[in-house]
Amino acid sequence: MKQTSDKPIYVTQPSLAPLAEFNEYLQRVWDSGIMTHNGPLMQQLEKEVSAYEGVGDTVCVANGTCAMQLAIRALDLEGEIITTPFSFIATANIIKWERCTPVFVDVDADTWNIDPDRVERAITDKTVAILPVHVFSAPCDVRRIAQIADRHGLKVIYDAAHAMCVKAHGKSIMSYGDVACTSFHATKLFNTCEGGACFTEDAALAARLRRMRFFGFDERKEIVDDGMNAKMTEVAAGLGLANLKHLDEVRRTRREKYELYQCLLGGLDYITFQKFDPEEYNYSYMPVLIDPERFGCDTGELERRLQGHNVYGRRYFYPLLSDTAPLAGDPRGDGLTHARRIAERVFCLPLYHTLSRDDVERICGMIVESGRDA
Ligand code: T4K
Repeated sequence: MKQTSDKPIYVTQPSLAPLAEFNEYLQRVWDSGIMTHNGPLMQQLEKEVSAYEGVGDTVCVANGTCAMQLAIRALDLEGEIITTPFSFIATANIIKWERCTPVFVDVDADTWNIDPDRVERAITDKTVAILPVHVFSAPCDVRRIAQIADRHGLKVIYDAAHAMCVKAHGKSIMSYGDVACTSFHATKLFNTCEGGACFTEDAALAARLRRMRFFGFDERKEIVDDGMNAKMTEVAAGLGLANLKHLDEVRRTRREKYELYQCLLGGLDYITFQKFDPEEYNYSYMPVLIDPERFGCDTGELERRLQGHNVYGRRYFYPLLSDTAPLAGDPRGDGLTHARRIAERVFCLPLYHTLSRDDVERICGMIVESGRDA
């Protein structure tokens, strides 16, 4: 077995700009005393992210979860929302939290994203929206989803939590759907510590999202709409502005490591990679599927074995959302064949921009030997 690491290797590490660059933004906060309430740094971040992504409007918020809450509220949704069971819990529990009903349909066996045919078959007269996830940043079939939504008069909210700097059909993934919601959490490719954003091409909808994140106040501080507190702080925005300058480089170095994993593990018959166009992916995660029969043990056992070497991969996203206690029970949860198979086999290997090539090689060696020992 390959040598055990002295220091733990986690599934990810935050990508952070040099501290001196963040300090320049902190100095501005200290000088102005403006900490929050849609201050100048947050407004600058909205402009810079919109330009970076090439989208009409970016509405920065406190986290990716409340981005989706705001989207559901701003579109006045009440009823059934069709979504994927293969995602992080926030995708579906937020639908329920907003008093709508999540309806789970199966995913595509290769891209692991929601299957548009299944979406169309699940539509009833109660359906109000589709909430697909670009899981691990691989784009959903955005064109077919748009056709289905148009045909049935449904809204589309994309959970694009993983998908900063991803394009599909030549334009930002954030420009698809009525609203796309992303996360700027510490573990994401682009982070503001905690944070997130709603993206939309609809200026009126953007204005509503801005009011709703700020208690329902308009620009003159009059209460004109429903609202909550979902504002991004100036400190978070400053970190975002510092990190944004390094985003292309972060993506590039992660891609190199992803490709090294691919090269070292690609020949093994028990490992499958997610299917995507290499130019339409951001390499924020390193998910593989492990075939337990061929490998000799399941992903739970692999996880334990790697932990014995101080390497902490993760089983994102197991179990299926439809199998979690708060969300179980919808009979339409049956027939999630591909999603269940993927969730049982998925394992995310460590991937972050400072992970060394040596570490990638050692981790791959551990996997190969683990399979041999099983
Ligand atoms: N939709 C989807 C599809 C999502 O995946 C998520 C969030 C959301 C919506 C909601 O967005 P947010 O409301 O969170 O903005 C993470 C994150 O909490 C969560 O943002 C993320 N998805 C989810 C997939 O995973 P964990 O369980 O990975 O956190 P944790 O603490 O185990 O961290 C993993 C590793 O990262 C650690 O072993 C070490 C490293 N780490 C972590 C943190 C928090 C650091 O080095 N520094 C840190 O500060 O949750």
